[in-house]
Amino acid sequence: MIWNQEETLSRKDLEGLQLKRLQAVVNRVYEKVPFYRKQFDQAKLKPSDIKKLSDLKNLPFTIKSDLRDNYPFGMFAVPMEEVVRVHASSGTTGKPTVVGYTRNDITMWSDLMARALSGAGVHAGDVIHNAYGYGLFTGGLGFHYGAERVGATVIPISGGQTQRQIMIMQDFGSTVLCCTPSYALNPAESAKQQGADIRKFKLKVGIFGAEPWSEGMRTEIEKQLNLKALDVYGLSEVIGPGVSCECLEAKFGLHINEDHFLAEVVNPKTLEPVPLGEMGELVFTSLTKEAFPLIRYRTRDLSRLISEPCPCGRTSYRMERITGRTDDMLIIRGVNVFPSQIEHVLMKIEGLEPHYQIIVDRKGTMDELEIQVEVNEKIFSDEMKKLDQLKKKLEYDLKDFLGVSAKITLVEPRTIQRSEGKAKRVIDKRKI
Ligand code: DLL
Repeated sequence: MIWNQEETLSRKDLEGLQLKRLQAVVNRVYEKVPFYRKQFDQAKLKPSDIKKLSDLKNLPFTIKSDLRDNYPFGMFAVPMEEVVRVHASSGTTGKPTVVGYTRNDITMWSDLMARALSGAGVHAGDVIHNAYGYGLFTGGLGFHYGAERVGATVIPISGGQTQRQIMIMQDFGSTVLCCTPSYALNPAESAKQQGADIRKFKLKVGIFGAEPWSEGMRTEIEKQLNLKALDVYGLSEVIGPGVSCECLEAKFGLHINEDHFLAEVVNPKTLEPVPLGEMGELVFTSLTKEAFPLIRYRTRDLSRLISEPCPCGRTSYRMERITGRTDDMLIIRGVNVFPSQIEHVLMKIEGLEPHYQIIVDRKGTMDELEIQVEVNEKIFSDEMKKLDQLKKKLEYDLKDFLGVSAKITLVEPRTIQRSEGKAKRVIDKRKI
């Protein structure tokens, strides 16, 4: 179901709205945030230079380190008395990135999450099992407020304690599962061990995001949990979950909430906008946020925009599922490899479980790529010859697809560590 009429605006009306909002936000950050005033002054730009949407490309980019340099609240555009919530994303190095919300920001965000849920067929009467982490991470509370906004019953279960999750899911009759795609497989696996069949539970749809996942993983999750799996994308800096989400009708491409976030795709090397539909790095400008407006934020996430109309009736551009991050890309003996490409190959092979780990190391001057992947019980108890054949096939397919050879280690079922939130798929010992 379509939640707001803004979801079906004509392109012309949408762009009119975007321009008005862009001019307002540019004015506001220039007045209120010293960081932006400095950036604009250095670029010799005044807010009044934004006369049309394409003038956006003249504005300077914002990057993650700008947020860290202004830690914790230096980029806020309102006094702290107006900030009713903060979230933060844990960086791998040092201080987290802190973001803030006014009361209006929270209302807007809840509304966008309601769009996402509604687009997934969720309504009052549904029981939402929210296993995204609650806390500084935006996943838990983002979904929570959206769930209440649509009037569904929300179970704020958060992550972990999988056995208990299964009991609650079954007893409370959860119809919607919200969690990371890597976590989604845990209840399925644990239920099986307890002798329960999760496929017979009431789950009908799952809204999964916060980490990259492949089409193959979608098929696997849908099979194991007997639900429709949809992709949701977002990042704390921009708002949290709810920047874009797939609709149940098309299950292809994530509708971007373009009335609130202006999306660009740029070439990550030249930083020039790419032609519409081409792959590149996503850049977002927030159009309506009050506490923490962002101008041309480089996400490092790679995707492309889809401008073809969607059968669901929403008129926004969609983004293709994220293929990887510019900083996720592994360079193995000079060949660019994305973890998602590895997952794509693994998911196609019969006999493997959807649990794997990628290990990169360097022996002398040579990079070594190892993939540890679980095999299913049946294969595991089969004769050595079959395991050997499987390993050879995998080596061949990976080399064929990636253009680089990898060492394959087939491991026993349930030996690779399960994630409770975002999975850590890659261990790059070269950086340790
Ligand atoms: O992960 C927000 C979120 C919560 C999104 C729950 C969806 C569901 P951060 O912790 O700031 O925010 O991490 C943001 O996660 O730049 C992407 O690299 C990655 N990411 C988020 N959603 C997806 C997705 C939340 N659907 C970073 N596919 C982003 C691939 C995703 N990567």
